[in-house]
Amino acid sequence: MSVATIIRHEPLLLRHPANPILSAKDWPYSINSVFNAGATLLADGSTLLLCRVEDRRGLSHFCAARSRNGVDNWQIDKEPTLMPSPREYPEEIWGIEDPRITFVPELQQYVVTYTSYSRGGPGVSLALTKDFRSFERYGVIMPPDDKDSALLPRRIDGCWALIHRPMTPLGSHMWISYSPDLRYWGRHRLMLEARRGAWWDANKIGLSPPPIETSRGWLVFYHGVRHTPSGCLYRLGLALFDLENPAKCLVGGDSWIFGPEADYERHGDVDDVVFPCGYTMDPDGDGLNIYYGAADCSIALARSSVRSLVDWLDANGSSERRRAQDL
Ligand code: BMA
Repeated sequence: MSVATIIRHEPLLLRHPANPILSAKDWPYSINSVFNAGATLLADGSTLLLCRVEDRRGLSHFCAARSRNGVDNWQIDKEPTLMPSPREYPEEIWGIEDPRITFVPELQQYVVTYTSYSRGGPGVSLALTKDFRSFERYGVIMPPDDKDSALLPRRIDGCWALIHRPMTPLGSHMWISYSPDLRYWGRHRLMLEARRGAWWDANKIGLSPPPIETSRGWLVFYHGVRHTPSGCLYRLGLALFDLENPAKCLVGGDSWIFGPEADYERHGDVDDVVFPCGYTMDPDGDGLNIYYGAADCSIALARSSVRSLVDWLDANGSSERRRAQDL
């Protein structure tokens, strides 16, 4: 193979030197671990992370951390911000996990979708908030087994759109569903299939942070889960979807763009996991802070840019993403 034909892998996501930026030792109360945080910018330009905190019973709740620069000096709520409420919401009996945040201009509220861990398995729940202090819960919107969900920030053809990941014995694929009111969901469509065989994203994929709206389409990070004899490997892939028909994949990458390499990603409560649930965008509309859970133990930050991600898809993506599974 000549040098010219060797494919080089330029890093698209750059780890911040301060990583991991948040871990259990930073917490104002006793916890086991903190990881998989939703992220958003607040009206004053500061960053809010809604962190998944696992307590020392193994059950998760959410705790908000705020920072002016999104990197350090986090002001962490002194007590849990959102606890499971199994009395009113029995589906939260075993905790709430992996929040994704979407600011919805039409509602002037943040919509948080998250995994509620019920006796019947993990489902998708939804809550609204204006300030991350009080929340209006809508309860379960997708029954078990389903997780890895996020709302698009605007209606498509008059309806709200939710990406989520139901699990079936035939594989775990990404679906999109529509609702007139955020409560009743229908028009379910398969959005992106997990591949089969030896692929890095075979059998089980799921949405990572909420999609990023670009002039070229919805830019979507998704995770692929590879089962190996020594456990699962969680890595990140990239695809673009049609702006007005987000069930339609325009182009998708074949290789992963980010995977566990640093020590804090390779070793933790669950080894070899990078799991982003949120991002914030710079005022230039291009730079991205991507917040990810590392090895189910800490929160880490990677920098990227919309332009470099779209350029990478243009150079490396395939428009036959769905057919690729048959290769
Ligand atoms: C997934 C989710 C994540 C977790 C990951 C690795 O199924 O439950 O919350 O980070 O597994 O354990």
